[in-house]
Amino acid sequence: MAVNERVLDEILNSYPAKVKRTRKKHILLRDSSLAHQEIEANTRTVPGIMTNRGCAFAGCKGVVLGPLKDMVHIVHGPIGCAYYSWLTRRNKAIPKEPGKNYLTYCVSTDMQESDIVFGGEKKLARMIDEVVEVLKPNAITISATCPVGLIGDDIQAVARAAQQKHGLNITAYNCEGYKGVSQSAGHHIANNGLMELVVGQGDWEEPPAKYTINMLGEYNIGGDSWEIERVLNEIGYHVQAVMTGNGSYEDLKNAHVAELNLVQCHRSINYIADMLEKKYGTPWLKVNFIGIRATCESLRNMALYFGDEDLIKKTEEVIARELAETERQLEPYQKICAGKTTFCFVGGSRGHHYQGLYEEIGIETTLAGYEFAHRDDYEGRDVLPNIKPDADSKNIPELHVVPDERRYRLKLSNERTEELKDKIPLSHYKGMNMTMKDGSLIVDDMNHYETEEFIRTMKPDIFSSGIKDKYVPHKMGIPAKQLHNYDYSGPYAGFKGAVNFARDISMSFTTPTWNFIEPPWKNKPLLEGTIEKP
Ligand code: CFM
Ligand code: HCA
Repeated sequence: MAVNERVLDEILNSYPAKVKRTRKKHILLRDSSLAHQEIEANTRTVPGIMTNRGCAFAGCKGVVLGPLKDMVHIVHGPIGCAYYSWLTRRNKAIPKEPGKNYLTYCVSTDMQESDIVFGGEKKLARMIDEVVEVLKPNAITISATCPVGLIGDDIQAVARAAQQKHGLNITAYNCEGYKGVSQSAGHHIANNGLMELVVGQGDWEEPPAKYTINMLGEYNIGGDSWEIERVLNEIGYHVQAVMTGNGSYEDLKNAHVAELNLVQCHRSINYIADMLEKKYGTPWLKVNFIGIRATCESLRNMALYFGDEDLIKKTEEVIARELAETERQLEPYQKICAGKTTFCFVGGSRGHHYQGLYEEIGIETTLAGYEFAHRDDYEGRDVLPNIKPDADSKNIPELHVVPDERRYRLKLSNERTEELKDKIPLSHYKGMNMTMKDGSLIVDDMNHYETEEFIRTMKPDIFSSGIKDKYVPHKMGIPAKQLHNYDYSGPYAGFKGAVNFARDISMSFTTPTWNFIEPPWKNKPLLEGTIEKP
């Protein structure tokens, strides 16, 4: 059943009046006849509500810093935060130099009660010494968890002293979990630190090859960036740095020489894209390598940006060859998936990116949303003249970007940008609100109550989200696909990824498991408990 305003109202009526008013602002029914639909986003979750959101530490250490493989990421705090952010995201890496992949280690100061009472700075300094001696990484990061901010350990001072002592790039991030309203604050903190202390530290003045690019906001979940790079390399691009999937300190410090920055996940990395543009004059292009059409369009836009005839020709050749292979492989899965519906609720960009891929295998997204995206992710980047200041940026100072002397490429880039302004939307993209069908539902920071109610009402054939809510639909007899870590599978990006995705989604429908699960409402009353007869 489709949700209309009346049904929505009934669902929200279970909330106290004030909560209902708040939540209503975070939910909208798509209506393209309206010129502009506004949604509230990036504000504090109502206390007591079961949200899927993470914290600033998750966004900083877990998302942005964590995948950098030749660095050791020390978690300063009690052990839980380190343990639960230990590779659960499935950001894959293989070392470039032998032995220089530290992602398989869980490195933490494991603070105890006495450290909380007497301070943990000395313990942290000792840990850095030990890491340098035993693991010999190329660089070290230190991420603070909540108690560190509360007791006031000065991790910046510890990092500076250790950097002097060891002559190694050692940086500290005050990403205590309670900062901001979600993991988004942590992205910002990590981006600021990397931009100020890592990117541009290398001494390269020129790109090492023709068509040198960086890929920003790609985290190699389930091997995604390997599949994207396979295609990019075949066309003739040189990927200098991926930020940060399978990334490294060594690649990142010379990321300033790239001629173009691709932005895959705008939400987590737009800060760096903007800062690189200001500091080094490198333009950025929004791309999306999830889904076949999106991949082709992104590749074509890139070729158009460089404007070289041979590159454009090669791009078309590779696309034609990949399409021939992919379309053949997709066919049996499209038959299984045709006509089905899904929910697509993920963190900050996949709720949008995965809709195209679902559509390509015949599945319509009837509800989508983000855990922590900002309004520009919903409403598009350059349609927001009156946007309120970000809840995050109120807490975190913007990095003061000093233009770098190496703006030697600025002239070239800007000329191309001006020329291509109308052909490819550099530094622009469409938000979720502009792309979903009329009558579909857009829900920001959807919680567990709403998840159950919307499933019950709209009965999607498959639900896609993360580990925190995966088992709710399972118990209702509906398959669920994790779009965060891909449930042990992947890659899902690019051409081969699309086939893997179609195969996995088809398996969710064809598995006999569902014959053994009886959704509770089929044979039990919906009210909990039984009423005794007098
Ligand atoms: Fe970007 Fe991501 Fe996402 Fe994200 Fe995340 Fe992630 Fe995600 Mo989980 S960086 S916003 S903070 S695409 S970890 S790889 S899957 S919530 S939609
Ligand atoms: C995070 C990481 C996460 C969690 C996924 C999930 C990821 O938010 O800290 O809830 O299933 O992708 O690993 O988003």
